[in-house]
Amino acid sequence: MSDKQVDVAIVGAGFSGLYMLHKLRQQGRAAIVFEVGDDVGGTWYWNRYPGARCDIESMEYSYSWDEALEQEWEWSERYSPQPEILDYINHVADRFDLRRDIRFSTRVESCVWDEAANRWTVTTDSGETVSARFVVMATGCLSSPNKPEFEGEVDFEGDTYLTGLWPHEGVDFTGQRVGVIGTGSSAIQSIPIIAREAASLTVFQRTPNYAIPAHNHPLDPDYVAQTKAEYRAIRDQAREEAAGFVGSKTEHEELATELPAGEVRDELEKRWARGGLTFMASYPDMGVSLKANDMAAEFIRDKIRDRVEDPETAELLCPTDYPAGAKRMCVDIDYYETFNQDHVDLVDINATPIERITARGVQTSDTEYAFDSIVFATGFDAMTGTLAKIDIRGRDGAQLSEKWDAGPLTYLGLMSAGFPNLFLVTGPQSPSVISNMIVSIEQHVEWIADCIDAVRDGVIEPLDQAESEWVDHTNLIASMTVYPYAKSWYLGDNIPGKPRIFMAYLGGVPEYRRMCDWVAENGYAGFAIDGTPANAKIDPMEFLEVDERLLPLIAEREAA
Ligand code: N01
Repeated sequence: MSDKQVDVAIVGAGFSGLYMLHKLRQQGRAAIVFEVGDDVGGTWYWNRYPGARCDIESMEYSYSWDEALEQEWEWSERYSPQPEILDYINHVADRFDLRRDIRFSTRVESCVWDEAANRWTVTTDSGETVSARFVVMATGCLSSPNKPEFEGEVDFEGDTYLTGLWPHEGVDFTGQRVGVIGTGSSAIQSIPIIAREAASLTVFQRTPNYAIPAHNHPLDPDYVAQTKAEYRAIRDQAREEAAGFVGSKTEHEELATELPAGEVRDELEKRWARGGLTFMASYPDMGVSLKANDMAAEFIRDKIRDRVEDPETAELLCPTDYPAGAKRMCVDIDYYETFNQDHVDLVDINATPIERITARGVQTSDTEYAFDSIVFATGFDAMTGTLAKIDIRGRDGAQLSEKWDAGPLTYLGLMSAGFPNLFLVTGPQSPSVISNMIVSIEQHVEWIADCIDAVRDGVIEPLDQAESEWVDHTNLIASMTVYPYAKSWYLGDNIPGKPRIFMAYLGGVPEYRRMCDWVAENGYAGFAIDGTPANAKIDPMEFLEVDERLLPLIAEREAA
């Protein structure tokens, strides 16, 4: 017998879990949240590295479901720093009295479907068990830090840090010799700040990234007042744009490949001056044609060459072997300029690989670098890593991580066949990491809450066929883009042995929302409720407007 019975068990107390709890409470459901951390915040609780901040603009990177909350909260900068986002999440938890249903410092070890009772048994690391009709995995997409093993690590006599598990008390690097391994978003944000304190900073780079300047600034009170006055329309607009934030919809009708190069450059210049992630949403072929993409890539490389004084370092910092945006685009504040400082060095570990960590520091094939501290900015086991750590067993004792051995299998990124009444918030094969996470989280939470309301005491699960068709559709859409031309965590490339499959849905946030709504409106098409399959079946292509002009560009790209 379980210690406690609830309607819904939620795993994770970040943006997803908190809204899920609030939403379920509004429906009068008994819910409990389990959270490993000792407080709320998810990503923003763990990622406290220097310089951590959001790269979706603050006014859009916030909940939209409570107008009073929206009006009362004051964001101070264009891109919020991590402490401010964490304050906001804490404010939400207090304002809506959420903590009383959250079990902190508690790791869920297993979720086992009880076939006879049609309920999940959730077991935590304290040995407590909870019986829940539904489970919602609000575990985040980037919540399992990736810490590659380096030989000799135990010998290192200095301190080591992982960006995704940063000490709460902060780290003072003043006067230290610091090594940073990795050059993704976390490194690009932290390197300029660490360089301000450190006596010397050495950055070990395996793959250079494309970064667009943030042009961060304090928010002008008039802009804030105007945004708040128009918040409903702005939220609606964000939901209707490709990646769930304003400016992510392709602005121009014309194809870059059909325009004079000078005109494309002028447009990119305008976007560079604006800063941030809207840079790539210029022309419809940027994400599809390698030729169009290379115009943006070369533009960014030229900017890097302008910003970095030493030509050799500049070339090393220029990505050349994958399309712009195919790895997650970074947004920087003085990243490239940091390498103009005499005490900052860049080491290309393709030319001189890291052989081992030594007592003094890092040994590459030609040099031993001595450090007081080493920072691993080595990313995450994205999308599936955290789910794989929980022993999730569905029908007939089948384990989710075994089912996903060759890559995640979901229907709409919301559920996986054979795992009834278990929902994923921003799961694999949904827009998730390709979008403004808050917009996608809200969409999923609201869909899941409505679904639970419809199913009530019953059981819902996806049909095998609907799932495999959705996975095929997701793969097809990804294959139309340039994303597979880079080695990235989107495809699991950063984790040795992880199957290569594109893990997010690229058909667009508004189109995806319409599909999910259609599915619900049509008796949960593609699902079975209490063993009865819905009559309707979705054809996702009917929801997408395929630009016919892009098809020959894709064919040309594939042929090359
Ligand atoms: O992780 P990453 P991240 N030896 O995977 C390198 C979100 N985020 O934490 O590219 C040497 O991007 C690896 O090299 P390579 C955002 O979605 C958002 O920086 O695999 N190097 C890479 O350089 C982002 O994309 C925000 O060749 C190794 C780096 O480590 C995602 O989180 C801020 C290595 C890892 O980069 C992940 O970003 C921060 C090895 N064995 C993060 N293994 C904002 O909102 C890995 N690397 C702003």
